[in-house]
Amino acid sequence: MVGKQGKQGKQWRSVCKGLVLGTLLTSCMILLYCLSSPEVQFSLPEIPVPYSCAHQPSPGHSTTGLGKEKHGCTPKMDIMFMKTHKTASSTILNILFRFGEKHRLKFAFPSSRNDFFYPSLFYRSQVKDYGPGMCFNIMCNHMRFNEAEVAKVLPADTVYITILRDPAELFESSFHYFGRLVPFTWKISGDDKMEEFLSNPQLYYDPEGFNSFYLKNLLFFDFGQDNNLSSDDPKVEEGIRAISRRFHLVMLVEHFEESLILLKDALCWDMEDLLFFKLNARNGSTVSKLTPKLRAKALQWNAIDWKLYQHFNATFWKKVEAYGRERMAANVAELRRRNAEMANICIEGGHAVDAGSIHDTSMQPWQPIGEKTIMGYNLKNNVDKAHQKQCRKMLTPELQYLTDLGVNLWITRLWGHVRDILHW
Ligand SMILES: *[C@@H]1O[C@H](CO)[C@@H](O)[C@H](O)[C@H]1NC(C)=O
Ligand SMILES: *[C@@H]1O[C@H](CO)[C@@H](O)[C@H](O)[C@H]1NC(C)=O
Ligand SMILES: CC(=O)N[C@H]1CO[C@H](CO)[C@@H](O)[C@@H]1O
Repeated sequence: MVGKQGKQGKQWRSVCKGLVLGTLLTSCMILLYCLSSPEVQFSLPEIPVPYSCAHQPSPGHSTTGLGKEKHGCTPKMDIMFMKTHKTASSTILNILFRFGEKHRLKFAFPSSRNDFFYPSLFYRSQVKDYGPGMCFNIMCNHMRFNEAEVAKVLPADTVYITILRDPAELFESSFHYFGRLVPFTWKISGDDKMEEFLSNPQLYYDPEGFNSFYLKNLLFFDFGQDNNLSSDDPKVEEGIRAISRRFHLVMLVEHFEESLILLKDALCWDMEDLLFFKLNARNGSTVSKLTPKLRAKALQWNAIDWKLYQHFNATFWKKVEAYGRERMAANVAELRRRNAEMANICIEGGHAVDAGSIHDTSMQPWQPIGEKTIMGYNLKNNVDKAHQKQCRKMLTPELQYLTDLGVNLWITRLWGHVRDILHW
C-alpha cells in the first residue's frame, strides 16, 4: 500500500514539475517573442529605391549564364514571393535561395526569426539591416502582406509572385499543423477534431480568439485582408482585385510543375533554375482524406479562400492556354525527367523518409508541435564532386538554409530547444 502510494506521489510530483516547467518556459517564450517585435517606426524617411537592383554585369565580362541571347530576354533578378502557409512554398523558397546565391542577389530577410513577425502586418523596419533607399533583390519569407510597405523595400521593376492551394486541402493541412496553437480547438472533443469542428464551426470558432486566422480563410488573411468577412461582402471582390493587380503570377500547388514553367516564362529563367525536391511534405499516411461531404463543408467554411482560388484558377489556365498546351506538356515532362535524374544522383534511396530515419541533423526539417510527420532526405554518400554542392543545397531544409545565408534565427532556435526539452 505504502509503496503504491509513494509511487503515485512520485508520478504526481513529476507531472506537476513538468507542468510548472512547461508553463514557465512558455511564458518566457511568449515574453521574448513580444520583446523582440521591433517597434514600428512610422518616422522612417522616404527615400525611393532605384528602379532596378539587378546586378549589371561589368562590360568586358562575358554574360554567360544570363541567357540574354538564348531566350531573347533578360532574367529577372528583382522578385517578391508572397509565401503563403501550407502551400508547398518551402520548395519554392529553396529554388529562390539557390537562384539568389547563384547570381549573388541581396535578400531582404527578417531578423532573429524566419518570418516577418507574422501575423503582424509587414513593415519595412522588420527587414534585417534595413535602411531607407537600400536596394534589395528578393523578399520571400512568411509575412502578412502589406502592399505599400513592401513596395518601399523593393525596386519598381520587381516581379510579384505567389502560390495558392485548394482551400479544403489547405484547411486540412492547417488544422493538422497549427490546430494546437489555436486555443479554442483544445475544448473540441472526439477522435477527429477537424470533423467535429466542421460539423458546427460557428459553435467553436471565435474570430477574436488567439491565432484563430489559421482556421478560417488563411490565404486571404496572409494577403493582409480581413479573413472573417462574409463571403458576399463587396470587400472580398475588392481584395481579390487588389491581389490580381499586384501579382504578376499566381501559381497553384495542384499544378506545381506547370506553375514553375509559367514562372520560368515570367522571369526568363532556365529550366536548370527550376529543379527541385519536394521539401517540408507530410508523410501521406498522416493526411486525412477528406470525404466529399467534409470537403464541401471545408469549402463552405473557407468561402472567401474558395472565391480567391477559383478566380486565380481561371487566370492560371488562361496563362497556360497562352503559353501553349503542347509546349507546356513537353516542358513539364522535361522538368519531371530532370528532377528524377537529380533524385537519382542526390538522394539515398531516391525518396523522402520519416524524420526518425534522417541521419544528418542538418537535414532535419522543422516539425509541427507534438508530431514528427514532416519528412526529409538523406544525402547520398557517394555523390560525385560536380553535384555535391548542388545536391546539398537542394536538400537543405528552410531553417538551415536561412542560417547558411546569414540569418540569425535565435528566437526560432530557442523555441526549438524548449520543445526538445519538453518532448513537444
Ligand atoms: C479550374 O479551371 C479549369 C479550366 O477552366 C476547370 O476545368 C476546373 O474545373 C477549375 N477548377 C476549379 C477548382 O475551379
Ligand atoms: C509513412 O508513415 C508510415 C506509418 O508510420 C510508414 O510505414 C511509412 O514508411 C512512412 N512513409 C515514408 C515514405 O517514410
Ligand atoms: C469583425 C471581426 O470579427 N473581426 C475580426 C476578424 O479577425 C481578426 C483577426 O483574425 C480580428 O482581430 C477581428 O476582430
